[in-house]
Amino acid sequence: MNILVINGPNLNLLGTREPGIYGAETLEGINAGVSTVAATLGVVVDFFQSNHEGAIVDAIHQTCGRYQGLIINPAAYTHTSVAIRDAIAAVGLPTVEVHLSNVYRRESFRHKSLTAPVVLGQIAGFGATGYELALRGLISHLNSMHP
Ligand code: CA2
Repeated sequence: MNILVINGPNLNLLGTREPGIYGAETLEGINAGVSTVAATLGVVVDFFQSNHEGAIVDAIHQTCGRYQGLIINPAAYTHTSVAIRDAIAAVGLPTVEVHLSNVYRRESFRHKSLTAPVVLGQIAGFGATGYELALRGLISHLNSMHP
């Protein structure tokens, strides 16, 4: 089973700025933790990060035929991108939305997610652990669909 993890704009800066909100771990470190969990679950995980909306849309399109599930932190695009929402809906892959921070405890503009209505589930507020929780939830879902 192959899973793609997509991270959106500015998440490449993790571990270098704003550790109070987003934690001290780098994106590389987070990805390494997800790979370790993936190995225990017997699945393969690939990673993609971009600061560009269109590149994220392209990456979602390219999951077709290659991946069985998607984990995505669209970052600021969560709150603005009809294009990313439409891409997720179009490919129809089981998708989990992750946020490091609890967006519902923050500014009101972060309370609206355009992607939430087209994903399987959302995890917010658990920091880097959220990606591992997302992977476990996604694999459990996929296994229940194809026992
Ligand atoms: O909590 C999350 O994971 C967010 O998706 C992060 C986004 C924010 O716009 C969303 O509302 C919630 C921002 C990512 C910015 O990442 C940075 C990392 C290090 C330093 C500065 C920004």
